[in-house]
Amino acid sequence: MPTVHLLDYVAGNVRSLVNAIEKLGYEVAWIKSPEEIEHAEKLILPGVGHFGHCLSQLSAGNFLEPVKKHIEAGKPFMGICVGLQALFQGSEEDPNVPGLGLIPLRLKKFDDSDKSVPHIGWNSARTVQDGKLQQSNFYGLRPDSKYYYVHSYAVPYEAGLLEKEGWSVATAQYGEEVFVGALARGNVLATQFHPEKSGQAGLRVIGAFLSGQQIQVLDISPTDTRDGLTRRIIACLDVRTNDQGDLVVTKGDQYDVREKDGVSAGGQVRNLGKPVDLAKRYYQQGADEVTFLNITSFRNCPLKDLPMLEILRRTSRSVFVPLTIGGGIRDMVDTDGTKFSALDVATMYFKSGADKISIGSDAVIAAEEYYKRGKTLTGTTAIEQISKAYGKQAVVVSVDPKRVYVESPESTSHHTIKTAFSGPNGEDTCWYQCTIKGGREARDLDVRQLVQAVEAMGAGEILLNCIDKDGTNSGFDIELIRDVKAAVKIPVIASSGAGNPGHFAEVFEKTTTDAALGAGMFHRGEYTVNDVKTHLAERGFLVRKFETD
Ligand code: 1PR
Repeated sequence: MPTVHLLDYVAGNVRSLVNAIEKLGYEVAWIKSPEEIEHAEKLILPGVGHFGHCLSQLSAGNFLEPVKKHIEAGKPFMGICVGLQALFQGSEEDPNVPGLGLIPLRLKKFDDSDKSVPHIGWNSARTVQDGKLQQSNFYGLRPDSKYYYVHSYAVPYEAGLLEKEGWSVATAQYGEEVFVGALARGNVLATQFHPEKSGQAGLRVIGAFLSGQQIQVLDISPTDTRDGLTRRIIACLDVRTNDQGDLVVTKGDQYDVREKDGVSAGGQVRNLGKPVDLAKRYYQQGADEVTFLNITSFRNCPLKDLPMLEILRRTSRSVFVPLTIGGGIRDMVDTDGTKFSALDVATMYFKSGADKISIGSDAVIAAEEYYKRGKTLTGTTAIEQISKAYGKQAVVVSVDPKRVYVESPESTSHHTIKTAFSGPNGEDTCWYQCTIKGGREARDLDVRQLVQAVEAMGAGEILLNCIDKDGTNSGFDIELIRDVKAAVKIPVIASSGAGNPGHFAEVFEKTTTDAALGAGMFHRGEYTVNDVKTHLAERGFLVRKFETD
């Protein structure tokens, strides 16, 4: 097998990249010392997390000069995400840390006054010349394909500037901002997006780099010429061990996952399929992300045997979209008494193929502490530590709220909303109470308090469930989603209640949610992810289509 070298210098999920490269028939060799770069032919610099952290690590390991020499020698080089950013002079993210300086420009943060930041999701990488969309592109990029981006800083695009220096540039647009999505010159290719997480479209780019196909003239006219972020559809798998000890995908009604036997609740755990098989099925149906929630995470088991690790390893070999894992991300004591921090647990998941981890119960406890301390950060919470090590985009907070009806806003100290759905005694006011342990325990904290606290701690995204809506097939809780969107800048994923494709259209029409998630309707086979996307496209929304070749 031909070999490709990857720089091993920084924490992060490089497992997906390795999986993608191996799928394309290449072998990965790790560069562990600067001297080894000299012997590399094709070199890839994967990058995650902070610009400063990444560049400082490279500098401390004495990798910068050998990387520059590799590029100057004309040998194939590919930078991914922060690996693209490293080619530039510097970034607003860490102004005192220099980049490689190959390109004398700096990265800027996206403006968050009109949109969520980080920019997370599927967007284009298109070449435009003299205001005209080009049909051909470099390294297998296609004008009608979408690629997975996750970043807060980008290179603002100025027409002609990079091209004057011989670069081919593909751009994407987020809100009003046009930025560099990918660029190439001679032996160098760099992508702001993650090709290893961009399905078939991304594999094509890595494949073109590995086989040295710099320019391909394609006869493709995009059917949809609109630029911008697509509507992100996520399939969620709640996983637990059933009474026979098998790991199954299950799904509750308002978090109760046991079959109703017709007489009383409390039957067998619902078994809707095998986690890896379902994840593959949803990937092939066009899911933009797959989320696994280990919903019996509060049970103790030896850490190395965490059942979700194997599920991630197997899934990430064939599912090339972002994978999130939640449940049990907290400080743990192993069965032999060894202590592990939440960061250690998260690291095991990232190494097994997760791109993001999702924290539920522990986030609520951390938020309570945050308010007790008068809103001060300690740097010691799981959110802060994982976000610092892996970047905020890797940290999702999963929220499990319940509605609490009150007579008037004055009858509670919590943030209330006026609701169109009155309570049992005709109340038109309610607040959303946070719960932990999968809804088993309610806490004295409202959702607004929680999301603002975790945003301050460095969470990158909110997965917003709603216990009242979960499994009801009655549509998303629009009031809750609007309220949370108004409270934070980070992206919000609407979850709970989806029963048909129309509910997805409704949530995108009536709220500014960044993504929407479904579970039961997909597991029961009532609709496919593709049904949802087809419906959204008919309603005029931009969606990513699943590519097969
Ligand atoms: O607290 O950090 O260990 O994380 C536990 C995680 O497990 C949390 O993210 C919590 O939401 C989840 N969880 C715990 N118990 C349950 C349960 O159902 N008994 N599932 C549970 C939460 C909710 C959604 C569901 C949507 C969409 N599942 O993820 O997928 O509501 O469903 P629908 O489209 O069928 O309505 P920690």
